[in-house]
Amino acid sequence: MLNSVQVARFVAHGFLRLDGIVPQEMNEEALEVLAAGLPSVPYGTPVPKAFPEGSFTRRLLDLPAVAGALESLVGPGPEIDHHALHVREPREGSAQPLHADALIDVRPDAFDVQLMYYPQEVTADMGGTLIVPGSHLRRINESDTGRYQNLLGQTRLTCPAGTVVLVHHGIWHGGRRNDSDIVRRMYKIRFNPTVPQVRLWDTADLDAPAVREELGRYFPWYEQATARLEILNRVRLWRTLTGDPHFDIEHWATRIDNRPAAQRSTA
Ligand SMILES: O=C(O)CCC(=O)C(=O)O
Repeated sequence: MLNSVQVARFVAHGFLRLDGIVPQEMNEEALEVLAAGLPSVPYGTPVPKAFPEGSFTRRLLDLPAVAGALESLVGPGPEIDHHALHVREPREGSAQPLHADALIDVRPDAFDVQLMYYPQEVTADMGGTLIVPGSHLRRINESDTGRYQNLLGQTRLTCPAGTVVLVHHGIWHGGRRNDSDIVRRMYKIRFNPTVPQVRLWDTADLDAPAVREELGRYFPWYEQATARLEILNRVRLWRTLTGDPHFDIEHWATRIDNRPAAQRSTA
């Protein structure tokens, strides 16, 4: 399971990288499985029904590091929203516009997690997935961010084979242009939680100072004032995730919550 510092880091960054955690023999098998075509999975199918025991995807999800991280974020018994293979063709000549998947999603008290699995090494010229850290809580509508070409602090995923990245559904991302001679494949699965996402991880370190440090992190592309709204968004999410309605950073949320209820003395 993840610890509180890791979950706080996910809440601040919007993603979690697990580099090279899938064994090489599974990575090789994955290329064959993906080439053969993925089974169709209707929206809302529970994991055991979508991916029967022994299937490639089930074994991927059962890897301890993957299973622990997923359960820490979406809880037990998630359902499959959809899954898909994303291919960036060699020398394709253009990049995918920066986007978040699906519609504006303003849920304050739940989030979906998307798993991105890279069975091959991804080098810089293969057009790694661009991710904008800390963008996931700034609600946008799908590809309306497509006109932004580069943002300060963006990351472009280069990684060893067998890397899994878990992302919050709102993260701004896009496949970069593949300038290599190699086809780049990424397998993505979206999970919908079926339980309240409250204290699902190992909370032994909940009060560690590093939790606040993670939640208070600024990213270089943020505007000076609007950055505070991102901290506020994280405080709200952290309150939900921990079940602690009083958690705060710099009193940003407490100020806004203040509705004085004390009666004036008439004496
Ligand atoms: O190809 C990639 O690296 C990212 C593609 C993706 O996530 C998408 O199309 O939503």
